[in-house]
Amino acid sequence: MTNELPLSTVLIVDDSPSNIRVMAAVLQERYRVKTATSGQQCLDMALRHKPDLILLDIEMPGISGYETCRELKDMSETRDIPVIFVTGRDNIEDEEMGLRIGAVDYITKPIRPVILSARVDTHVTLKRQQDRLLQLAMHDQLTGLYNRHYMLEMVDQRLSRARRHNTPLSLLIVDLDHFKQINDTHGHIVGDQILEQVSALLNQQCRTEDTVTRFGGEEFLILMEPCSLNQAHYKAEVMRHQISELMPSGIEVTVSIGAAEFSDSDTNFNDMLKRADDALYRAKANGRNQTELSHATVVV
Ligand code: GH3
Ligand code: MG
Repeated sequence: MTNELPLSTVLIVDDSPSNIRVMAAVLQERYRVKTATSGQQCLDMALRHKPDLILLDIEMPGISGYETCRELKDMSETRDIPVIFVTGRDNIEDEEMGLRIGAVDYITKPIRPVILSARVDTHVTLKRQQDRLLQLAMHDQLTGLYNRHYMLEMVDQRLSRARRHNTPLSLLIVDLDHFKQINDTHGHIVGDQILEQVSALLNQQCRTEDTVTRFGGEEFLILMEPCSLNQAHYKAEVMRHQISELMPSGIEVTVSIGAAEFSDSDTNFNDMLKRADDALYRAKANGRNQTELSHATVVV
């Protein structure tokens, strides 16, 4: 393991403190070790600490290891954490059951340090590689923002949640003005630097709950919740103004913005996107460097 990476976290769950001690002694030099003595505590800690791996006893008072594993696999926040069962039960049926409900591995007690170490190392390495791939797949390389793929993956869930809780949700499309001309005049490398600087500004101006994505070449989508059309308009104008004064790479850059609030008349994300895009088109047609709003038709 290299020193540059932060230590991975392993959560050990066992109702017997002496078992925990044995496993912790094997792992604590190379891992950040957290411990829990019940299924419920495991669920709480998994949500709070997002460990890279969970070692889970099966027989515990209260929620069993099997049930705990099922609950971990049911929650989107904990679904991807690998679980290894560590148990005194050494029959095939139990092992099959453990693997069927989503565990990646199954180790029997008594603990053999070399085996525990090797299995934990393997699954933590796989988890790290998976996280890295996911990170690459969901982000734009140039700007570091989320990409189109990420937006399309998460947006339906966000829209249903907003509808369920009746919270206002708004979308901005931010598009650089005459960017082709800027590229033609100053070159593609300067164009790239401008994209990076504008992205950084958009990201800084948004709250952590907002999702800023590079949706296309010089087009950014910002999903904001809770945020009404009025609030979105205000934020869009602040950002538009700041970009017009940013002078990235010493060049005057402006953006046009289309804004829409998710409404009952939108059946899906594409409907809202289309309305925001139409508003953007009007902002371009009206002379650029401005924000236009889409007012949804009221459904009666
Ligand atoms: P408008 O004001 O109507 O939006 O005009 P525009 O020139 O910005 O729009 P158009 O769609 O005609 O051109 C977009 C340009 O953005 C063309 C493309 O070369 C450039 N572009 C897209 N992605 C990148 C990129 O990653 N880097 C650079 N440097 N340029 C890019
Ligand atoms: Mg453009």
